[in-house]
Amino acid sequence: MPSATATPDLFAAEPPPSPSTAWLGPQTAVLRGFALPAAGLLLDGIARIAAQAPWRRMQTPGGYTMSVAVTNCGAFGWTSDRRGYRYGAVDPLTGHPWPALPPALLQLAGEAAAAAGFGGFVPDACLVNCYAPGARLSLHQDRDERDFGAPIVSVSLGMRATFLFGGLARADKPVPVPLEHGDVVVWGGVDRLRFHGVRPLHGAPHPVLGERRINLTFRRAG
Ligand code: MD6
Ligand code: FE
Repeated sequence: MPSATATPDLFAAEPPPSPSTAWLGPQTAVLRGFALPAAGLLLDGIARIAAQAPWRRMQTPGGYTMSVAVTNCGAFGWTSDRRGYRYGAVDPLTGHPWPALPPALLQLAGEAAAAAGFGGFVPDACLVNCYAPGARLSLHQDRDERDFGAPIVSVSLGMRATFLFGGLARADKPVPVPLEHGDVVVWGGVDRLRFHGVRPLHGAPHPVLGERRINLTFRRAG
């Protein structure tokens, strides 16, 4: 199953780039290509999630509409509206619980966390973000989760994006990090509350996903 040493896909048109790890902080790893072997399974899972819990663009507490379209799976889902940000067990759009975390997603998240030094990670929430060209995410901290002891695992699919990785203070100048289809970022521990964002999406369409980037972030929220 997906891991840094998985068997190469004999039917791929080109061999995937060899997996490698870059450290952005003491406890922040970029696992290049880590999700490539599982990408097909992940996209199947995402299609099923979006069929049950449709993509939507949420309102921010400040009254803006997010440029990123969002859905969730897992026991808890992240939502934003005029009242604030929160995790909840029910999708406010459908009135139903969020779709369950597909096994392929759960497994990949655990393997990526372990590869970055966080053994035993079992997420209970997965936020799914969809970017069209121009969509961006402004600098923020992920602090709505109850358990900062657990890391966050972030999987990039589709178009390349520039991830901005800052410090623990909003004013710390962020470092731009290009993220490709199949890259996974894992962070936690002393880096868990670092500011980060995503520059407006632009550039070449992805061969499979077209003019989209999908990002999965796995967390321990409840
Ligand atoms: C994104 N990611 O890459 C947005 N948060 O589309 C995040 O906001 C994020 O990548 C926490 C940890 C990793 C992330
Ligand atoms: Fe975030």
